[in-house]
Amino acid sequence: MDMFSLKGRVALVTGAAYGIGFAIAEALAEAGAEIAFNCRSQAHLDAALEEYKKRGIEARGYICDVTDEAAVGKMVADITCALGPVDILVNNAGIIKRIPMHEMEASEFREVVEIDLVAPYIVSKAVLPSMMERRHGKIINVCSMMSELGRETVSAYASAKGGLKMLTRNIASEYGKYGICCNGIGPGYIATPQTAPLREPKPDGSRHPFDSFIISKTPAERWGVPDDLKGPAVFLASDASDFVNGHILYVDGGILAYIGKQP
Ligand code: NAP
Ligand code: GCO
Repeated sequence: MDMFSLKGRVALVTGAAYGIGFAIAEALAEAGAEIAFNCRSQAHLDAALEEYKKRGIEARGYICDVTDEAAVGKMVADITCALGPVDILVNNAGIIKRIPMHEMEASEFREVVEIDLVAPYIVSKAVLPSMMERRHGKIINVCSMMSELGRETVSAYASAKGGLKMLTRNIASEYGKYGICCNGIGPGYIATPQTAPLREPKPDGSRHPFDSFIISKTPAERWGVPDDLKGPAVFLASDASDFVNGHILYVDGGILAYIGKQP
């Protein structure tokens, strides 16, 4: 089982102040990795450091907007000084804006694409040279059901996550010869702050219609939780997946396989 060990490895998980990123960082730490993470808000960073500490994880947190190439370069340099070169990158930081496309400002569309697609390119580019030199590295991009499916109001997000699927495949294609694996994790519908608006009960206490919809579209008949991503993340970050490259591992309780519960 040593093939799943991350002892001696340095992992950077972007946007890991809470939610999916926090769970993935916790899993990589439990497998032995040293953890670095970033976010934009000092309050989120402080709270996250507290939470990591409570769980016995000495994570290093950085205030860094993943769309800022200079700031990302400095963060990666600081991590390299403090912990060593980044062995594992998880491009997790992301946002969504739920706006009908015909009502969406181009600036809003661009903001989503900048964070969800351009930033994974920026951060991957910052860690690749050292991975190439050491002829080893793992890059994991957090994709989505929207890497495969569309729905109303998420045109920017689906465009970005669809692009992230192909960025994953292209990094795999271009850098596999350096012993670098680039794969995606595609979470289904996961209970985090990002999806809270889709789950809040109605004023009369009944289930949010989208909540019932997701239950009916998921064979597991439940929302995912961030911990559901822990095992798949350790697998893709470890030597156990050294011949897995360009793959999007969907962790969706079966949503993509299922037509949906009969009425
Ligand atoms: P979340 O709860 O909204 O957390 C997002 C994290 O990213 C926060 O730590 C946020 O911290 C950080 N972040 C956002 N923009 C950033 C930026 N420009 N620079 C640095 N950090 C930034 O989201 P989540 O639900 O955990 O989702 C995490 C990832 O999984 C996202 O890529 C999302 O698209 C994807 N995903 C989510 C689901 C789901 O159902 N929840 C399913 C599939 C995929 P700050 O605001 O402090 O920066
Ligand atoms: C939405 C949700 C989804 C999830 C996730 C599904 O509004 O449809 O936010 O996009 O976040 O990406 O995999």
